[in-house]
Amino acid sequence: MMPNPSSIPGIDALWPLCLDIVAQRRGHAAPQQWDAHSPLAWDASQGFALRGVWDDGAVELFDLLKPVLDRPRKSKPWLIGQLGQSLDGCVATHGGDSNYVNGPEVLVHLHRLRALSDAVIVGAGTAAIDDPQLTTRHVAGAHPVRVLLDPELGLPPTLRVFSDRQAATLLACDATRAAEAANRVGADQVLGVRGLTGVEGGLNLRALTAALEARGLRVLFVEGGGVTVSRFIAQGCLDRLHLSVAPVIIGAGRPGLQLPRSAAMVDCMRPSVRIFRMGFDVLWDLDLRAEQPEAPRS
Ligand SMILES: NC(=O)c1ccc[n+]([C@@H]2O[C@H](COP(=O)([O-])OP(=O)(O)OCC3O[C@@H](n4cnc5c(N)ncnc54)[C@H](OP(=O)(O)O)[C@@H]3O)[C@@H](O)[C@H]2O)c1
Repeated sequence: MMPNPSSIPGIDALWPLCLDIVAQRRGHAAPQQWDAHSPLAWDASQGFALRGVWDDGAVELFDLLKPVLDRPRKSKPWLIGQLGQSLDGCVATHGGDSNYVNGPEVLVHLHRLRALSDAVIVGAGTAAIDDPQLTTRHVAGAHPVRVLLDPELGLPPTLRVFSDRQAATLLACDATRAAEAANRVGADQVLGVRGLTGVEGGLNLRALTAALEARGLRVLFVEGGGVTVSRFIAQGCLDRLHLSVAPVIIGAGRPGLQLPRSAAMVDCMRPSVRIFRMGFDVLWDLDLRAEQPEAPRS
């Protein structure tokens, strides 16, 4: 007998399960046995899988989120980045306006990624221009720890994240400037990272992720902007990137990815990709640890 379409579970039923998985990963809930009666199956080599009949939206969302959901409890840091960009590769106008490059579906997705991550990281440019809250207010789920990468200590202490107390906030700077940062925003909101600056080629992002790992923050979401996401990729620190392309042409705006030039096409990165429709936008899910199997080679 065909199931009654109205009784087929969808995203509303799936999302709480995703939050359960994350709560268990963080050790906030007792590990659950995903037995034969559970809507999810779990296997050590394959990770999570949906069991039974689900509607198309839930199946697609599960597929998209599975790489995040499959993170083991005590894994090394795992980083996912995102950029919402125009057809001409900009994440904001020249003046910094990015509200909104993408449609509402991508905004909800962004908040879902925050809810599934232990910490959300933004660059100083984004923090200064957007004064973001970095919460999960468009979805159910706990707020991540908010990390502002500000090695130059140029951010004003009046930013909302330093006083709204909606979630923990960490201003990340070099350990040598931690006391100075503490004077501005309070010691409890400073992450002094040993060796963050002073290395050739700019910020040492591995030192940052190690400092976050030491605080138990392992699944890290690099939300922007273009300079910051590019730095993580250039240093080989990003595992995955969600690049959401909107049907808008910004023209001479702030660029998204800015990476060192390649001499020839054969040298270019060709990460393994999956494509998801998000309203009128197209989300490219890039696995930066895997190459396209069919990548053209000379
Ligand atoms: N569409 C999206 O998905 C998305 C996501 C996040 C942000 N955004 C937009 O992206 C823009 C920011 O991105 P971005 O690539 O320019 O920067 P970013 O990656 O957020 O931060 C990078 C850096 O911030 C800089 N910085 C720039 N202005 C600053 C200021 N006023 N105070 C302190 N530090 C500052 C530093 O510059 P130096 O290296 O020169 O010292 C630093 O290298 C904003 O307009 C934001 O709205 C879009």
